[in-house]
Amino acid sequence: MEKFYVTTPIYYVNDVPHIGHFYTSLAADALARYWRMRGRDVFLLTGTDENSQKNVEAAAKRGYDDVQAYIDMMSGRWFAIFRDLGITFDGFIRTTEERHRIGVEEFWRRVESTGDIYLGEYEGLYCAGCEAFITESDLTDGQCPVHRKEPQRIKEKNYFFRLSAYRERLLEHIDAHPEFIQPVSRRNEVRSYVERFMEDISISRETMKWGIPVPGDPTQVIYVWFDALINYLTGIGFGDDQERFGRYWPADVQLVGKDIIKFHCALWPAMLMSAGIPLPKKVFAHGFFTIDGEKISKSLGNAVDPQAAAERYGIDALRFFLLREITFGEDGDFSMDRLGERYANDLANELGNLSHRVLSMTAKYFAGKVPPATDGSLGPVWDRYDQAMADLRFGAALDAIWDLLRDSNRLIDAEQPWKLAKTDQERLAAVLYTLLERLRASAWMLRPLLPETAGKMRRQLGLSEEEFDREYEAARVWGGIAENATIAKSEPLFPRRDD
Ligand code: ME8
Repeated sequence: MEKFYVTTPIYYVNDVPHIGHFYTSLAADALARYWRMRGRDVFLLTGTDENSQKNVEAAAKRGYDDVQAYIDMMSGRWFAIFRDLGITFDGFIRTTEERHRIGVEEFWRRVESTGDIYLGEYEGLYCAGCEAFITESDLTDGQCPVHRKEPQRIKEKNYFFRLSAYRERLLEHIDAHPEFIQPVSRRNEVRSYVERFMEDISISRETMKWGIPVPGDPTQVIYVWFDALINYLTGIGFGDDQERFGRYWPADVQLVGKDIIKFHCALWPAMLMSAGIPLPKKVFAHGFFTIDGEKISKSLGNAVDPQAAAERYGIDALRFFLLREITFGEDGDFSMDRLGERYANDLANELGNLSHRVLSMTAKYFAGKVPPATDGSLGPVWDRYDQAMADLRFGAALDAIWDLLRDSNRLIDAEQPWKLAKTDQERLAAVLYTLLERLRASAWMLRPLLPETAGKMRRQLGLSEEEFDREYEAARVWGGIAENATIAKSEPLFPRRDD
């Protein structure tokens, strides 16, 4: 069986997830559900990045003496929140776990044995917010432009990774594999960074106490990014379950936000090259979104809680909004008002209404039974949808489905089944069969995107649970809705709201 391995970043636990974190995980979930539906052996990995100074500071701020206790509590919350929001992760890796430490030590030794780790002296600036060494030229008014904080000045003995030794190989890889870094605009950004700036980097810290000790030198801990990136390997067994590791690696898609692209497209592949491990097939960096036009920030207090948004409109409406409104790969804006508009128009009106009309007419004119099958075709919609899903164009996948829904609404208006009921029974049956069959196809295609809605549609169409266990290729064929099957009473998919 072909596999599909998809990852999200592992998140810092200095706070609870906001809508931006949910966004990346949602995209990973949609992909995972899609490839499961197509019969692949899927593994979706997510988790928490725990060996960070940020977490230590957050623990102190909240009055925890025991950093691990704070991190355990917070990681548990991230796990539960993602699970409750319907993210179907297969693995959840925490970087303070023993299995992770074992894999990191193994990885370090491999890189060391190739001669790519050397002892040096680091003198310069460190931004704890970025968890990165930065240069004077990165600063605005002496501050990190992202975190608006003065960086720490550091002078310490550190282990360095010979990153610059991989410049040529990495450029060759980027050029030979256009699919490696997506979207294209990001590839160009990374390419010029690798060509012009990629220098050796310090991969240990002498003054930090929290983290994984350097193998053979307990006076140093491993730099948090070097440790964190390895989660993509340890999360599937590197270091403790070679069989499982071999089954899933290399990753098919690694999803990240554009803020962490250099770590994923320069440092990470070079680390893998050094350790003699194949590179992931694709790293996809999506854009960042603002909230009502403002950057998501603690000081503005505008971070949207994904659970609150889901409670208000339902998880599927939130999924729809994020996947449809913001083009995957580009920057966008999140607004509750826009979410409300999408709910009323695309979901309640175009999808909900169509489903309700079709089911009620079937109840009225055919006593709730699917009329005799008629020939037909779904046209290119399913191909369009598959292509969009394979390219991570979630908005385009939804568009393909919505074109079918809108066309179905038009078909009702044009055919006027209430008139056909008096004049042409045969035509009425053909029209309704076509509409029911299109709803079945829509339910299928919606499964990875709006899973709850897809399930409701399946039940309303009188299709058993086994329907969704069918072979994907067979489900794509016209005529899957069984003639004479009993459809259920129509319940609104997206009840009208007063706001
Ligand atoms: O960077 N819009 O973790 P993190 C879209 N631990 N996505 C957003 C977003 C926004 N406004 N804000 C955050 C780290 N994200 C490291 C990663 S991986 C080995 C280590 C999402 O908790 C986006 O995916 O700061 C971004 O890359 C990620 O959250 C950063 O999460």
